[in-house]
Amino acid sequence: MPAAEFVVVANRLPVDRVVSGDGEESWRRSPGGLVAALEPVMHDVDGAWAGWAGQPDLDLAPFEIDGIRLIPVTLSSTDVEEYYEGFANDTIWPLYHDVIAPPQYHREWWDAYVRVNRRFAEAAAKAVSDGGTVWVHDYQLQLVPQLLRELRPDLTIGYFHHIPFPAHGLYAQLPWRDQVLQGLLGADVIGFQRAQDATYFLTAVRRRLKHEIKASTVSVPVPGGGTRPVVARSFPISIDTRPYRELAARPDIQARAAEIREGLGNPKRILLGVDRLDYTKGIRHRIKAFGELLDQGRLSVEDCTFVQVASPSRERVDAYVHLRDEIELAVARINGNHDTMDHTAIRYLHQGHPREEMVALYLAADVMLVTALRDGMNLVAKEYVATRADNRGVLVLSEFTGAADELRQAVRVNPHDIEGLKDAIMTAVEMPAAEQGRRMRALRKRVLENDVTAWSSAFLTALGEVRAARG
Ligand code: GDG
Repeated sequence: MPAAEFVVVANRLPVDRVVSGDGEESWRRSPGGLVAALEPVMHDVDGAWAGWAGQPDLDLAPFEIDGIRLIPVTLSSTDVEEYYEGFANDTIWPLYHDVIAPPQYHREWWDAYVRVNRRFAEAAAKAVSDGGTVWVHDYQLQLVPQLLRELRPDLTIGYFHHIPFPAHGLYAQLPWRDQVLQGLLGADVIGFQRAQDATYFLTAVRRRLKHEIKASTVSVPVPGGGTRPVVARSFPISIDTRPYRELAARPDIQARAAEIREGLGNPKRILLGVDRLDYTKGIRHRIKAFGELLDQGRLSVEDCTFVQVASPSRERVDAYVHLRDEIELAVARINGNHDTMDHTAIRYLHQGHPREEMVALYLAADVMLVTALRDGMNLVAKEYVATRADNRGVLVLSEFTGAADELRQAVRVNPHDIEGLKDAIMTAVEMPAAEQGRRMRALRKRVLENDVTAWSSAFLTALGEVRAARG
């Protein structure tokens, strides 16, 4: 494959392998917002995407799908266990989400993380043309910027961090804290979801590495003397609103929303949660608060049904296995205590659903509950808002999400405060239509104006400025 001017590096390729009934294999583009955001850029500038195809021990040659050149990076089953499920999802993920679950520190996981990051860096170095640009994504690949710069000093390198960056007191736990900071500082621009994340990162850099920092620019010493500027600031990610708006306007999807309501026994209010089954999402807290409202008679199952979609996630990591047990026990208890023959308290779905069904659920939901204990951004909050063309519906939003910085007109909650969460749910359930409209209009304005294309252009503009300054 010829070298590309612009290469995206992410843990996953933007495609899923599909095996048909007769055993035939093919690839389907995954519907993620990142692909949608980057697609125009990839086509304009001759781009490629390096990442893992999602299955261990699969050795694939580069291929092309819908005009996007894909460069598969092979992971063995040991790599998946140690680099992906281990260091990325059982060390970095819990540490960066404020140790909601205890991070595991294992030296062999770290070794695998270094080894696999090097493989990604080598794949990118091979794919990109002279003086080209590479955009690295997320916490699985924090060492790639530096490894890549060592291989290819001619490149412009961006890195975007999709999850929170923790306060220094927590970050300092990481046995490899200096190496990770150095890895990230290989980039020219490091993007975070919130201003707070960028501040925490800069604090860690100042305290650990003692580099000089002015506003959001770090002066990173270079071998042989002098320094290189690295910009670290926030670029809040968003969604591609168009498919959500279009699906929400489709009569068959609106009919499906009505059917969902009917199927739940026509409650006055439908509450909805949509999350990967993850301990960061505050699903347990939400269920507890809802259960107490039923116990106290502030809500009844005739009036209210809570639908929780918990899509299966990281099912081989212990903390996720325990979380599933806890949630399912809590749901079964509440339903056992409150269900009637005609009404259920919580309709719990441990399943993934097609996007059409998700939009029908968003349309059916009078109240959307986003109660994450920590979340980089939370796209579900933005998706819900994008579908509410009639300006009805209430978003209950945790202040510990990146989205809370932007979606100011949501009903804000601290999900750790169960009484506060219960009051917020009641406020949302009882909110008059006029106030729903006032808030939703403002939320929609924000989401529709700052979509994912605005996000990627802001990031790439910042990267372009660094490149221009370098000459
Ligand atoms: C990370 C950060 C940050 C979920 N279940 C189904 C389904 N989904 C879709 C949602 C949404 C996406 O998955 C989840 O995005 P979130 O932002 O809510 O959360 P994470 O997966 O944790 O994402 C997060 C994000 O990266 C982007 O930077 O916002 O903070 O943690 O789009 O709709 N989609 C379908 N069926 C499901 O069952 N079709």
